[in-house]
Amino acid sequence: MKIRNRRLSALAAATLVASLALTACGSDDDGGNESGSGDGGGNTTVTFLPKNLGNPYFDTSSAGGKEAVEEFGGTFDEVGPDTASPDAQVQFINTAAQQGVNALVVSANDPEAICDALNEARDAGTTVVTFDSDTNPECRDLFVNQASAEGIAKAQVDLIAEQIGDAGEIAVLSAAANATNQNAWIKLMEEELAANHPDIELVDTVYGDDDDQTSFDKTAALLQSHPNLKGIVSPTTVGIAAAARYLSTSEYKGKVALTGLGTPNQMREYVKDGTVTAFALWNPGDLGYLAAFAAKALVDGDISGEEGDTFEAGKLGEFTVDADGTVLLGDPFVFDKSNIDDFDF
Ligand code: RAM
Repeated sequence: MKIRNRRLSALAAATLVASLALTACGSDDDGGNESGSGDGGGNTTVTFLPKNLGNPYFDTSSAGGKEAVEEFGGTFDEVGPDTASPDAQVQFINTAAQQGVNALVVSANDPEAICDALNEARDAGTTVVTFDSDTNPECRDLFVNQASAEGIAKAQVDLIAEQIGDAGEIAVLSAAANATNQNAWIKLMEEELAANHPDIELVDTVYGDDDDQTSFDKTAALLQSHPNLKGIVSPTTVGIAAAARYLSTSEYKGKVALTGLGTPNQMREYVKDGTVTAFALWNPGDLGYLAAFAAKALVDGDISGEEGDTFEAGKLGEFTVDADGTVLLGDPFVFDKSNIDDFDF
C-alpha cells in the first residue's frame, strides 16, 4: 500500500527545502543565552527544554525556535538534561520559573513526572507550551503536535508492511519507556496492525531511551532473541540511526527491514548503502518555529489556547487551535533514495 504523502512528495519537498533554507539563514547554532533584537514588540523570553541535549532532532527544533524568537525580537535560550529520564527536566523547569521566563517550550519525557513543576511555573506566571511530546493536558497551556498520532502510526505501519511483504515478525525499538509521543504512536500502530495486517506479528517492544549506545545494544539483542525477525520499526530518530548503524555492518543488512522516524542527515548513508529503504518524519525546524510563535501568542494574550483561536506563525502562516489545546503542524513525510538529497537536517 502506498502512503498518501509519497504522492505529495514534490510539493512537500519544495516547501521543506524552502523553509529549511530560511532556517539555515537565521541560525548560528551556538545554543547559549543570546539576546534578541528587542524591537519594541516586548522582550519575550522563551526557553526551550528538549527531552535531552545532543540529539540532532532537537538541535534542529531549537534552531527553528531561535529563528522565530529572533524574528519577534525576544530572547531565546535552550536548556536540558543529558539523559531522557522521566524527571530529569524538573530542575530546569524550576530554574526557568525562578528566572521568570515568559514561556517554556517543552518536549516531555513523561506525561506526569514534570506536571507539578510545570504547574508551579505556570502559577508563577510562565506560559507552558509542550511540543513534540505532550504532558497531561492540565499541565500546559498548549501542545504543538508535529502530525496527527494516527497519521504517524499509519505511515510507519504502511512502510514496514510494504518492506516485508505484509507478513512476518516485527519488533519496535522505541525511545524512553514513558515517552508520551512514542507510546501514543505504538498503541496506534498495534491497532493498525491488528485491523489491517493480520499476517504481521509484533513480537517485542524494547526501549533505547533515546541514547545511541543503548539503542545500538537493544538492536543487537532483538536480533539475537528473534531469529525470524523480518523488520524493526523505530519511532525515534536516535533509535533508527543506531539500529541502522548496527544493521549496516551485520549479516542482517538487507535481510531485516528497518523503518520508522529519522532525520535525513542521520539516515542518508544507510539509505544509500541499502540498509534502509524508506522512513518518515516532519520538519523539526518548523515544529520549533511554530511552538515559539504559539508561545508568543499566548504570552501576548492574542490567544488563550481555546479551540478555534487563531494566530500568525511568521513564514508558516496562520494556525488554529484544535480541541484539547493542540495545534497541528502538518503531515508526516516519507524519505527514500529518490528525495533524501533534497534535505539538510
Ligand atoms: C526523537 C525523540 C523525539 C521524536 C523523534 C521522532 O528525536 O524521541 O521526541 O519526536 O525522535
